[in-house]
Amino acid sequence: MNSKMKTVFLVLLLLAGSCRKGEDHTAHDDHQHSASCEHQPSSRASIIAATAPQIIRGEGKYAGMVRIPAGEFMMGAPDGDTLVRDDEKPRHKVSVESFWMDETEVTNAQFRAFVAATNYVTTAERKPDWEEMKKQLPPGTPKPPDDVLVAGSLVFRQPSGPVPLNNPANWWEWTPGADWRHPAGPGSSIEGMDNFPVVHVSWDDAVAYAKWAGKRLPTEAEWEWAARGGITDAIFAWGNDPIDQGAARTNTWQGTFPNQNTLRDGHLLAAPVKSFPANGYGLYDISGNVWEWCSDWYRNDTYATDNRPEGVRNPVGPSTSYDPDEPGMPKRVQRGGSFLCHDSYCASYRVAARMKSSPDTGLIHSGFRCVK
Ligand SMILES: [Ca+2]
Ligand SMILES: [Ca+2]
Ligand SMILES: [Cu+2]
Repeated sequence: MNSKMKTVFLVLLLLAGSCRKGEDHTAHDDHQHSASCEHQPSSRASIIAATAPQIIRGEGKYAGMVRIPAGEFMMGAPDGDTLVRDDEKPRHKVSVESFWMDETEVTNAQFRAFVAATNYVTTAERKPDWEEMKKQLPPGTPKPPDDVLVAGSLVFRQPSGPVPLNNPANWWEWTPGADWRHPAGPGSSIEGMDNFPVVHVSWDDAVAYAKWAGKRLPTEAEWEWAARGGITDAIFAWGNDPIDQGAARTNTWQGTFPNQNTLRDGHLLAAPVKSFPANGYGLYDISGNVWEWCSDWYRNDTYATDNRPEGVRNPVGPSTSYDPDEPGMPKRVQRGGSFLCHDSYCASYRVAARMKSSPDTGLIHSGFRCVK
């Protein structure tokens, strides 16, 4: 320490000392006191309350929802996020209005009430229409056999040993009879799972539920702003601490994907909602557990289009969909990752991570939550 720094250090020490003295200060040091001390918080409670965004829980027709404040943020992956994918760039300025958001993913009990009231039949429960499907596939794709073109959904099958990660068919199986009431296929049930997130939900199913409930799906921008929970520029909903540091923060995949799961978080598949701490706005499982549909069409270049110096207000996404991985297949956005996400594979529990699926696709980890 040089002598100038020593002086500065001493002055700081004296100032700190004078603050602690409290009442016995003289008229002489009053001025100094007001300049240096009255901005000192008087209780740790006030510091904590000011640091954490306040959670505002709804009542009446907003019961089960939390208030997400209006605000401006940088949407997309921050520099230095090593797991970033191209469609999360560039970071760009976005502002959103305030809205209410379901504090949890929609549960089996909530979805059952919707089906009971409307007799709604989900996509997974309907025989796929080949004429419709073929429009999304490359021309000349042969028609699958009749025993495959039946009502069903995609179920995760844990392989017994390591498999190449470049082919999802190594752990996904088309399963006739799999749907929201039979998550693992015929013979499985949701008995006793009222507070688990509903799964095998297509985008069409999610929109139908939201309409019935007097709500809507969040835009992708609303979802990301809400997921950030009041923390600026962080990689995760809880900040920047690595996912495997400390107690389990959310339901993801631990071990070696997809063949070995250490169950450190206690769940191989979906967990009951609210099993892990909420983010700063009071949203549970906003990362992990099950994927959450957004209202937007997916385009890989959405952020390039929205990247303007003045920012964009309440973006609702592009008017058409484009995924270079599967041109011709229109897709909607999904966010938040699921119990199948691992940092070796997709790390989609990062708040900036984007996923896309055709609106008629539901899988054993596809769910949603609503806003209004
Ligand atoms: Ca897990
Ligand atoms: Ca989730
Ligand atoms: Cu994933």
